[in-house]
Amino acid sequence: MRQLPIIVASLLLASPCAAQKAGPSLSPQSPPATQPPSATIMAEPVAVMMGACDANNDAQVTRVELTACVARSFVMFDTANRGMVGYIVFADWAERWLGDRNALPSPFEVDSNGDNQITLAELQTQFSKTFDRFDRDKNETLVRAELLTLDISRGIGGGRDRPSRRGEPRAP
Ligand SMILES: [Ca+2]
Ligand SMILES: [Ca+2]
Repeated sequence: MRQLPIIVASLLLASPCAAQKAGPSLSPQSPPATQPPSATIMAEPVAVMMGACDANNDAQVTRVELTACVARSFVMFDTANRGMVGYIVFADWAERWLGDRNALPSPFEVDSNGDNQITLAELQTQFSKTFDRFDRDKNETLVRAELLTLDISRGIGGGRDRPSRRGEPRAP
């Protein structure tokens, strides 16, 4: 209960401020004072990982850097050195590298031969496809802008589809 006065104080601080700025002439485009502005630029979990694969700190990720990075990430979890991991270990990998056990790509997507094992080759193939998807200008290098996604579904229409890549037309 000792924290309650702090929360109340925060609310009291926020409300008069918003009221003074907006007043009765609140624009219809302005979000309600209690909600943060809609985020329209975001990054998929896999893009967050790929951005972190920039080995020489030039804020760009080449295919060579990505391949080496994926291999390093895999070896960390292939502790028995089998060259493959099961779905549970893959979820551990996803939690570490993608930030969530259920983040995409799913093990079902990566396990292309359906033997319930993820090999490094299967993981590399998946990342290579993802690299191709992000590399809009096909120069074998991902710049930060290519790793970002414009989420049109927020605020406009509220669509449930996967967010569109920036600059690409939205799939029907
Ligand atoms: Ca497999
Ligand atoms: Ca590129």
